[in-house]
Amino acid sequence: MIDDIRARKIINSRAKWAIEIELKRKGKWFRASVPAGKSRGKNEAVQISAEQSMKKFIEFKSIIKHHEFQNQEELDNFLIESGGKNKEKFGVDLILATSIAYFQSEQQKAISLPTPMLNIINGGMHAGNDLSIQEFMIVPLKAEKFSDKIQIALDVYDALKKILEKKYGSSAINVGDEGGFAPPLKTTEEALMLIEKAIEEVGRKGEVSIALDCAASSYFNEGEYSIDSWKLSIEDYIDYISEISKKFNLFSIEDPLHEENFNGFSQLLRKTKSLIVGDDITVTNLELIEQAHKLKSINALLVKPNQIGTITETLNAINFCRKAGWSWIISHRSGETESSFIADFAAITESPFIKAGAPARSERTAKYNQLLRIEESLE
Ligand code: 2PG
Ligand code: MG
Repeated sequence: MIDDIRARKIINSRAKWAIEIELKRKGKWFRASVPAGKSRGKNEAVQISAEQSMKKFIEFKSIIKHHEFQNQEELDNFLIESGGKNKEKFGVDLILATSIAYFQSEQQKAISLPTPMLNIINGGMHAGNDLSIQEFMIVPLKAEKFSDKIQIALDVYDALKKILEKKYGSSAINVGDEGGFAPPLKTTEEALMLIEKAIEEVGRKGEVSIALDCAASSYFNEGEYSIDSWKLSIEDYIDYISEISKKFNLFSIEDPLHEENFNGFSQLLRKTKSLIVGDDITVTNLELIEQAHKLKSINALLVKPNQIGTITETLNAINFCRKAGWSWIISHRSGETESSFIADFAAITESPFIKAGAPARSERTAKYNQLLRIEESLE
């Protein structure tokens, strides 16, 4: 039984309003808020403004308050039926926050800790510099403990900060939307070389891998990729990405091509050893995930609850990965709240990876800090 539900507007990390829901069940209140993306996939669930959501909340509350649900699936199916497949009727924020708050009201157990993928150089739509690629991440793969992985990330972040400051001056250590540096670099390779240097300087060569989120839809236009002041045809661009994947031994490459190009993804996947991760191309949506599987476009999935809108649908995407033998990454959005829900969710679902930005800025560290607490509780 949902005893009561309330909604309010809170501020997100981009100085925009976000939605927070509080849901009362079994005499207790459970709170959940939802993030917002900037490089959004075209097929993501429908997001409406927080103002519109608050207006729609009156009707939303009337259908959900005092309603009885047997379990998460029953609630989520009800939310999908009443809110629409793309969550268009109430907007994804009210629906997902309600679904998350319900999930939190059920006793859930953290099982394992994911490896963090930390975004330490920001580009693309997340920064005001000239880098075309959106995220340059480090993946401390070799350390055993989660806290050791974070220690390595802090060391590399700090080393990179010093390298950038020395080479480009103090304005180069300003940060972008996800807390990574947003230096005035011109090319992808320059950014990758600086990260390699930082890893070497802290004596972690071979222990830390590099990963990219290209978010390539943002620099694809009229059949060409505009990257690093070049304009490349699809074929030349695929060659270029497979070359840098080899040169820097990239662990994974997310959205290397624009989101409609399932065949381009497959071509690249055949040419590289890096994991090819689907984000905008699959938007945590089972139908698109199945299509990407059939066409062998990807071999790993980015999982964002707010792309699809309910916990049940998110769990379906994760279960698909398990069955397909794929890896997957639980992900934040670039406009975040201080909620640490995705950290708990990653630990509960035994997810192998989480990406939550740099080890800086509280809306990012909230997730990593929660995982540090979970580590303690599992010991
Ligand atoms: C991404 C995300 C998160 P945004 O592309 O993976 O890093 O960015 O939330 O802006 O879509
Ligand atoms: Mg992405």
